Amino acid sequence: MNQQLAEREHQIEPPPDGRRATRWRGAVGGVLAALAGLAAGSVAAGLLGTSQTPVVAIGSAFIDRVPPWLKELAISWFGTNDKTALRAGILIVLLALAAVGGILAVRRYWAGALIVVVLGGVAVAAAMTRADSGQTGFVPSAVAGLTALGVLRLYSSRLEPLFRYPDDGVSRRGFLQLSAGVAIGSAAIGALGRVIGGNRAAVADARNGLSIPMPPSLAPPAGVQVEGGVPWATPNEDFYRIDTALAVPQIMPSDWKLRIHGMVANELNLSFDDLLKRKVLHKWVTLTCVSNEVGGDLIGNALWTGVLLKDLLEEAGPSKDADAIQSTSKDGFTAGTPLSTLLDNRQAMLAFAMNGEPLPVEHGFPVRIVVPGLYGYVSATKWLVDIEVTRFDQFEAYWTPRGWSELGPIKLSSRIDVPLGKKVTVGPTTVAGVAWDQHVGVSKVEVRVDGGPWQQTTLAADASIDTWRQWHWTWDAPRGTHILQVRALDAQGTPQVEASAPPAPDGSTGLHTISVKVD
Ligand SMILES: Nc1nc2c(c(=O)[nH]1)N[C@H]1C(S)=C(S)[C@@H](COP(=O)(O)O)O[C@H]1N2
Ligand SMILES: [Mo]
Repeated sequence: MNQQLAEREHQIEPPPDGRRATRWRGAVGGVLAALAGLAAGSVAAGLLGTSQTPVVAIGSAFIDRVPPWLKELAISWFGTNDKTALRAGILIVLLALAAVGGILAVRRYWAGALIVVVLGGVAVAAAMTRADSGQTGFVPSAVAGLTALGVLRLYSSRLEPLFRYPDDGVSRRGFLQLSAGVAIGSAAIGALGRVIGGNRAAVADARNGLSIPMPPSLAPPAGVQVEGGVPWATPNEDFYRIDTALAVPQIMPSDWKLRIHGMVANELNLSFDDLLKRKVLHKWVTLTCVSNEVGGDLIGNALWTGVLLKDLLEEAGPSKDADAIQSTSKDGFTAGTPLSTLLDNRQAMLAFAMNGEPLPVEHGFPVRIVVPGLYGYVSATKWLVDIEVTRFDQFEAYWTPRGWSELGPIKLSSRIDVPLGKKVTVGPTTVAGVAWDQHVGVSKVEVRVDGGPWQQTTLAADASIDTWRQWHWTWDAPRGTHILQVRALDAQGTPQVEASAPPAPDGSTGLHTISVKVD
């Protein structure tokens, strides 16, 4: 017995496969330490009522810093799933680095701990840069880091002897017991975090329970819909979503307050109930994202319900020198909008309902801005909490220093929706789509085949110049593969720009071009 022990003491370097097995265990320990940290972080976030879990904090700070081309790439790769992809990506990187930390910690705890401290530090720093994280937003990340450090310490002390004596059964069992304990504990704590972070559920309940003035009818105006075309009214669940919010802000209507201030004679402070007591309007408006590529689907048309911004601003009494508002959302996003577009007759509004139901949470619940004729990034602030009447030379809104134009009027554009992806046979074929030039209006849409002459299409009825307009054309399709192109002309008869331009800095141009195979 004694002799065996003495022999062991001499065995400084373990056999290679034993080392490998121990490293492997170290990696498992590192990953479990990180998961335990994330679970603890989610409980802390739930208790503090903040959305800033470590992954959300890192992701949000990342979104704030990505260059425009990467943002566009993410949207084109993942579409509306770009947020899920980002969360998954961050998680994978975190866990991979934690695994490395775990391997290092087997022999040198401090080396593994250093990795955890850096990861935790990055999350804490990220949370502190976020406008919506408040005083306590960094706490979940700090709790996560400290928890991970503690768990890593336990692993390090369990695995270190195994590294020396690979066949030490007691230490092996210890590793298994520790891992099972950490895994089960993390799962339980993570579940607890989800229960505590239930303001999501509370907001969903409040939204379901709201009674707000509703439009008399949800039916689209007569004649606007071309048969077989995309729905003229976009259902809420199909409406594109674009924003910088990795965790959707959760605002109880009872907590909502809007301050209208700055260069005004009378500062206004409104609660949600104050808003409901005002004169309400219902208006179809087509919203478009500046990131929409030619032929893209970052556009939707809805019946918005809300109050006129003009009325509120006039009540506040803007100074003659003011030329803009800076609107701010709960999560710190800002938009800069020309005051003139809010005071003219286009009926810019504070919207609280979309297609006859309270705004979906991801579309800005409880209140957002909708301005006909402007891209979303310069106008359509969701989760709105603040409006400052100001001057463009006094501020820069969120996207301006990130390479996007300060002003964002929507560009005249058109899209072919039919017969995209359908089987086409020789003979009469319906070609159809949409065209838009919000607050200017579309007067004509033309189509051409294989670069031939422009052909006049039939326009569907126009609801107003603030919505998209459907069109259709019957094509006597000959056999073979053909190129179809579309162009719209605005209310003055000016055709849309044919030269291709990317979305940045102020919206894409070019003709939507599709290839159709006719059998
Ligand atoms: N708070 C907030 N509001 C926002 C944004 C954002 O990132 N944060 N994005 C804007 C952009 S770029 C667009 S195109 C529209 C999209 O609105 P939707 O997601 O309801 O379609 O919201 C605008 N409002
Ligand atoms: Mo956008």
